[in-house]
Amino acid sequence: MTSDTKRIILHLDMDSFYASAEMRRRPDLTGKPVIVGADPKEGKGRGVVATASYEARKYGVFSAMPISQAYHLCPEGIYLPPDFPLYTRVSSEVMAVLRATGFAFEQVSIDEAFLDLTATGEFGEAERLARELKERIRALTGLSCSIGIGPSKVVAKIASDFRKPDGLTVVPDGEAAAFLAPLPVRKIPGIGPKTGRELEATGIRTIGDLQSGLEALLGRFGRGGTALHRLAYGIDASEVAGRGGPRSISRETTFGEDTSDPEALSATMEELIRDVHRNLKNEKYRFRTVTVKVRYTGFITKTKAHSVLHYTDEIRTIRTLARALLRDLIADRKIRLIGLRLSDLGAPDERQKTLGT
Ligand code: TTP
Ligand code: CA
Repeated sequence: MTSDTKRIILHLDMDSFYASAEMRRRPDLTGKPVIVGADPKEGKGRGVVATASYEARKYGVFSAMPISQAYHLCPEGIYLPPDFPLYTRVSSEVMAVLRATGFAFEQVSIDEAFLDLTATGEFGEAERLARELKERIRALTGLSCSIGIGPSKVVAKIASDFRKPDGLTVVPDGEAAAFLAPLPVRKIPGIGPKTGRELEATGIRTIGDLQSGLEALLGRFGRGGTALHRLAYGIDASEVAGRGGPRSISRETTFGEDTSDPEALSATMEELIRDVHRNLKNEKYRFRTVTVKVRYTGFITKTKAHSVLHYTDEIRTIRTLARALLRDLIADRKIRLIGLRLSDLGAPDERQKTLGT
């Protein structure tokens, strides 16, 4: 494919994924405010919300919000602990549907993936396929998803988020800049709250402001400003990678009370090690990088990572690295949360390549 080939990229994102998976298992929950995450303990719980059903979002409950705040906003909500094996199973079913199309496929998280539909030749044809995929996924899993189609990954991703839940948004080539212009800058993947605030300080609120504000961007972000300016027009040359599986496997635990007790830290880390290892084996993956995250009292968060030379799936390696990284992160402050992530994942055939066997 030459660089000026017009591309057609699809991005699919499941709607309120964990909550929808729970509602499929328990149809009596349909239409109710369902919140998946830490135990709210009648407002005294300490973890966070993983996700909320669309009914719960009407109360102002969102992902990553402290569960105590969610309880305050929605005491009548139905609070459920996460069931990761269930979500992994449903995710595999969805991804299998996408993979079976035969187009280049890239899974980006447990509930999101790209397909490169350039070979369908035109946006109308891609849209027809998208409708079919939505139906197939609903028939197989009972769940709804939202799909965006655009001339690049960034446009497809923003389009899938445009009309949710159960949306389908097609942004043909040539219409990307106009589609993006009225949207707030934080819709661009990678622009977090901090950059969003920095941009707002320079008077840039919408993606349209970004399109016309190259000079302000260069002043503020240097060369990164050019990349941002291109994204604002929907220009993003990155390819659908063709890798099959998730990019990382991670778990974290918030302690009931902030702690610096080495035994409590060690026991919790051992649970995380077993959990991510079980998941790795289920997915038949190997990893190269282990990352430990520690959130201290006061919400300051640090991470530390270590990579090994060859892909492995041994629990011993996870344990040795995770414990060493955790030791390095222990400071004289108490700890609120610890997390463990395996990344640089490879399927067995990638391991063979690395080992040269
Ligand atoms: P998202 O796709 O961000 O959210 P969602 O699928 O729940 O809702 P939407 O309809 O807006 O797409 O995340 C997918 C799943 O990942 C989500 O169901 C739960 C989990 N998750 C967390 O555990 N913590 C988080 O902070 C986020 C954002 C997601
Ligand atoms: Ca989602």
